[in-house]
Amino acid sequence: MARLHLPLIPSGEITPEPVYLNRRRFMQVGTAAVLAPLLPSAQAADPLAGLAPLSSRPGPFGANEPLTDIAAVTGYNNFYEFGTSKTDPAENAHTLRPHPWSVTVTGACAKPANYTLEDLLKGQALEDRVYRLRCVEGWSMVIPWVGFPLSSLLGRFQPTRNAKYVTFTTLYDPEQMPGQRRSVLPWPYVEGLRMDEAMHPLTIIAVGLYGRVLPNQNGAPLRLVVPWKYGFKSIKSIVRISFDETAPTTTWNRAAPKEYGFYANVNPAVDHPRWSQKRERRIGELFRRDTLPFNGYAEAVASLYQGLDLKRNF
Ligand SMILES: Nc1nc2c(c(=O)[nH]1)N[C@H]1C(S)=C(S)[C@@H](COP(=O)(O)O)O[C@H]1N2
Ligand SMILES: [Mo]
Repeated sequence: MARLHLPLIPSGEITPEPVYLNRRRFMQVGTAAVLAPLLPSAQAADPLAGLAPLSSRPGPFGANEPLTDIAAVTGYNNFYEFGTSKTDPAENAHTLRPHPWSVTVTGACAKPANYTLEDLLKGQALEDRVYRLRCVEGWSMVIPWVGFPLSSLLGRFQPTRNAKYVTFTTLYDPEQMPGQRRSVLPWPYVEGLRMDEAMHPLTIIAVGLYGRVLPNQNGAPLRLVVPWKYGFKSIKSIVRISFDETAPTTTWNRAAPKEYGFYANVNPAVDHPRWSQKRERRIGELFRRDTLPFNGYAEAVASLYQGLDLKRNF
């Protein structure tokens, strides 16, 4: 069974072989050449250099599509804690210190405590989860995450019947996250899910991608991935998990309530007030493609929203 040893391995000790083997497991589209001029040169070299390899087993729900190039997955990011341009996170996130790390668990559960990352990962079997990620801005990627179901983590805290929602909070530390010195968003970044969304088997905590520990710019050391929702729900670098009776006010909802709702289910039939959501650009492809309801995961998740007006609950 896969055991995650957080990159307690200094980069110098990692042999090149696992890199090669890990890369070979994946089919990539050749977007490196297209994106290279846009990306910091260190990214073009080996964006995963120095990140420990993870052993994982194939998981369910794999999107059977070409993967987005590593250079784009790690070099074209939204992580406003490190700046608002797409290349800022790759350039600036080296100031984040993902180890040691701990997560405070609070609210309606039997086991609230401060857990170290090692505690949280103990006994978790890591899985490969190839998921589409659709950003609300109109682009998408296909990313080979390494992680485990969020349900298997939350279950350990024994949520009580009052736990109707789960709230996640990103680290607040302007010294490590220089973007937080500017008030482009209300910090810290907060996201939430309804309990049934959180416990759905598609919802994962990711600790790696492309067979390696998560790069800082992708939300090290642990982040949420909810593939049927717009990318902003997939909160990065989590330090707090809270079980709540009511829905939290989430960061983007607070910043622009008319534009970003709590649900944020990918929905081509509901336009963003300033642009259409009908189509998307898959990073690395020339022509735009149709956006699918629930980002293509309707079969797995549509039933969660039966009876809910998705135009009002956007
Ligand atoms: N803490 C935090 N989490 C965040 C964001 C952010 O700015 N801060 N951006 C979100 C958005 S808009 C997207 S599209 C995804 C991007 O994830 P990726 O860079 O790993 O592809 O992260 C989401 N999680
Ligand atoms: Mo996004």
